[in-house]
Parts: sequence; C-alpha cells; structure tokens
Amino acid sequence: MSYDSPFDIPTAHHTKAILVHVYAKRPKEPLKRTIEASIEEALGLAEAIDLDVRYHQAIPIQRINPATLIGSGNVEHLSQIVNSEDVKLAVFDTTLSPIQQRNLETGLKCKVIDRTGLILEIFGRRARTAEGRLQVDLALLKHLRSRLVRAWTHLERQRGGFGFTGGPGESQIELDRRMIDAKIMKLERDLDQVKRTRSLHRKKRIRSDVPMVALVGYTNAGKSTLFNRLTQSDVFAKDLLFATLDPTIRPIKLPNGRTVLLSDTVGFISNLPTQLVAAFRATLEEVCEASVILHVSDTAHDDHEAQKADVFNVLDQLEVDYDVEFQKPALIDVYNKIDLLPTENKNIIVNRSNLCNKFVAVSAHSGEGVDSLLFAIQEALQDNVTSYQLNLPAKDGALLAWCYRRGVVSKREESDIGIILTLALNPAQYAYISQSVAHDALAKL
Ligand SMILES: Nc1nc2c(ncn2[C@@H]2O[C@H](COP(=O)(O)OP(=O)(O)OP(=O)(O)O)[C@@H](O)[C@H]2O)c(=O)[nH]1
Ligand SMILES: [Mg+2]
Repeated sequence: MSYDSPFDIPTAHHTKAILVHVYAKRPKEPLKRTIEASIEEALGLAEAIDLDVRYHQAIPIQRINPATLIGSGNVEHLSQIVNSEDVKLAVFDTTLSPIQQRNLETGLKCKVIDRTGLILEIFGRRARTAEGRLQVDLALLKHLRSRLVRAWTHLERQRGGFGFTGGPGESQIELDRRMIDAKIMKLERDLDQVKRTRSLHRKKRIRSDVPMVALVGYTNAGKSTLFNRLTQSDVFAKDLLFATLDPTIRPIKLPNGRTVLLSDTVGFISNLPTQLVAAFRATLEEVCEASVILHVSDTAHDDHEAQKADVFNVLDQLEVDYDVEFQKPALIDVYNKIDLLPTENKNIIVNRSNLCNKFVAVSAHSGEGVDSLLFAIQEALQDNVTSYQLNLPAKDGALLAWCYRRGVVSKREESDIGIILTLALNPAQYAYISQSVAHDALAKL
C-alpha cells in the first residue's frame, strides 16, 4: 500500500535521523520514568517508521527557549552532527511550537518533527481500513491546522483540487485554514457515518446478547498476542510500537460454553496526542461499551507502573466508566509476560492472582494463566444475574439451544409437558427470554 507521508518522510529507505529528548533540569514533580526509559521508548517509536537513528541525546532544559526550545548552543552542536552524518530528519521527543519547529529546521538544515508528528506518521502508515484512515487523516488535519505558520508541502501538492481560490488579498494561511476546515468537516461527516454503522452493529450485538470483552493496554503490552491465543487467530503482533491500529473482533468460548466477543485495538502511550484520542473515539467506543475490559500490561517492563497510569489516564479521557467492583464494565487487570520475570517475582504475582480474580497473571506467549483468565471473564459476566425457572415446551428446541449456548442453564428437569430449566440470567437475557415465551412460563426463584 503506498503511503504519502504528510511530513515528507521518505517511506522507501531507512531515513537517517537524530533523536532529541528534552527534560526539565529541575522538574516540578518527580519524573514518572527515567530519562533512559523515555529515550528507549522514543527510539522504539522511531524504529516503528524504520528511521535509522544515527545519534540521540537527552538535553536538560533550565528555561524553555521560545525560539528553539533548546537554545542556540545546542542547535549549533546538533547541526554539526546533522551535517556530518547526512541526517535528513530530527525527531524531538516533546511538543514543539510551530515557531520552534520552523526555527529548528532552519538551524539544523533538516526536517524536524515532534512527538505528536511522529505518532501521527506511525498511525498514518499503519492504518489499513477506511475507518482507520479517516481517523488518522482527521487527527492529522487538526494537528496541521494548529500549526499553520508556513506553507505545508503536503497541502501544497494537494492544493488546486478543492477549488478554494479565495478572494484577492487573502493570505496564504487563511486559504490553508479554509481548505483544512472544509476537509475536516467532510471527514467528520464521513466519520459520523462510520459511527452510525458501528452503533447499528453494536445494537445488533446487544440484542443478540453476546457480551463484548475489550483488550486495552499500553502499546507492546501483548494485547494482540493474547488475542491470538484466545481466539486461535493470527492478527499482526510484533515487538513494535503501535503494531495494531485497526480494531478486530472475534468470538471466543468461555469454559461454561458461553460465547463472548473479544476485541483487539490500538494501544496507548504516554502523552498520546489529544487529537488522536479524540479521533479514535469511534474505534475506542467498543471499549466504552464493553461488558468486561481486560487491561493488559507488560509486567516485565521497568515502566510497568507508569504505563498503567498512562492507560488509565487515556481511559479517563475517553470517559470510560470502568469499575473494579464488577459493576459495568468490569475491569480485569491482566499481568502479561510473566514468563520473563525472575522466578521469585513471578511467584509473588501468581500467588496474588490466585487470590483474586480481578487480577490475573498470564503469559500470552506460553499460555500460562490463560485458563484462569477465561474463568475470570466468566465470573465478571455472572455479575448481576438472578435465578429463574423456565417451563419450556419440549418443542422449543431453538430457545433451549440458546440457553445452552449462553451457558445460563444451572439445572434441567424433564416433566410431562416439557423441560423445566433453572437459569441464571442477567437483565438483558431475561428481557430476551420473556419476550419469547408465554408470560407465566418464566418465574423468578
Ligand atoms: N515473552 C513474552 N513476550 C510476549 C508476551 N506477550 C507478547 N509478547 C511479545 O511482545 C511483543 C508485543 O506484542 P503484541 O501482541 O504485538 O503487543 P500489543 O499490545 O498488541 O502492541 P500494539 O499493537 O503495538 O499496541 C511481541 O514481540 C510479542 O511476541 C508474553 O507473554 N511473553
Ligand atoms: Mg497489537
């Protein structure tokens, strides 16, 4: 699939790049991550678009320089490296103002992108479905609109096709802004359509009473690997940040025979641009409406705790109303990659997991703990159930099969007129059955 980088980063070759991480020399709050870990992650992001990072540096900042962020001495030093290594791109692992970006490009004599730009570039290359493309394009345009200080070559190339000639005397920026606004409006309309279709699908699923279980977590936590193990499928999973972008949904069977739908989706990261969170709302709505959220984390990662905090931060931005007390949706903490832990640490986590089913230790890699996870999901879904007795005429095989498929049958007796079932039903299941049988056939126990 060809991809036209909005930041003009060549996609065919390993572009030579430098990476600059900046941090406050005297931070107001203690840092959540070490500087090394932050650089490691930024290098991972650069790798995700095949950059050939020739040099990286962490620069302490005492005072933000409004013109260049890092000050002229640092710019001079970096420009020498850019020159000697024939570097084409400088990635700043922070947010740059449009002015800083432009001045840095002039000073370094190469293209400059910041963290948001880098993440948008990755997402742009990963998006495969029409919906993914729409969401990325929308986030990208909003990003570009917020930094209209110069003519964007990307827009330059596309200009002309939209018929925005503008009146005489209008500035180029105003023209760009109008063009972008028109495109944003169109994309928002298209996305609305996608949302409507998604919501229809969702309503259908709710009607058919197949609960949704959503995987969420930091990028590279192992969501897709776990998804593949649970669904016996083969979606793309790799040691790569943002390997997954487009959501996938597949059915799985719980130990009691009940079928649920499992969804895999885009991972989160610290400082996820708000435009991206907003743009991916349609995709992430699956998460908002899931009956159970599986929060997958990489237990073996040094930044495990900081990553968890970042995920909950994004869930809050999405206004997902999860609940560890198993109201709706239930949240299960899945501690993944336990195979990588030293035995002692692993034992502590596994023991804790044995005590509480809101917390499950697994290895998506080896399969250890996956059975317990299935039981934990089952348990979370049992929440909110009431016992009923159903007198079912023997001829109603379809409803009988429905009850077994959903694993709600706890007792079965045969009588002269049919079958008497004891059922554990949640309100949606109760509503479904009560519609399908005579009103005195279903009674609360
Ligand atoms: N050792 C070990 N590696 C794992 C485990 N689960 C996943 N991995 C590895 O971790 C890397 C990331 O896995 P993915 O499943 O792609 O992670 P993800 O959460 O889907 O990541 P994104 O789609 O990028 O958000 C891959 O190299 C997996 O093989 C595990 O339990 N143990
Ligand atoms: Mg994935």
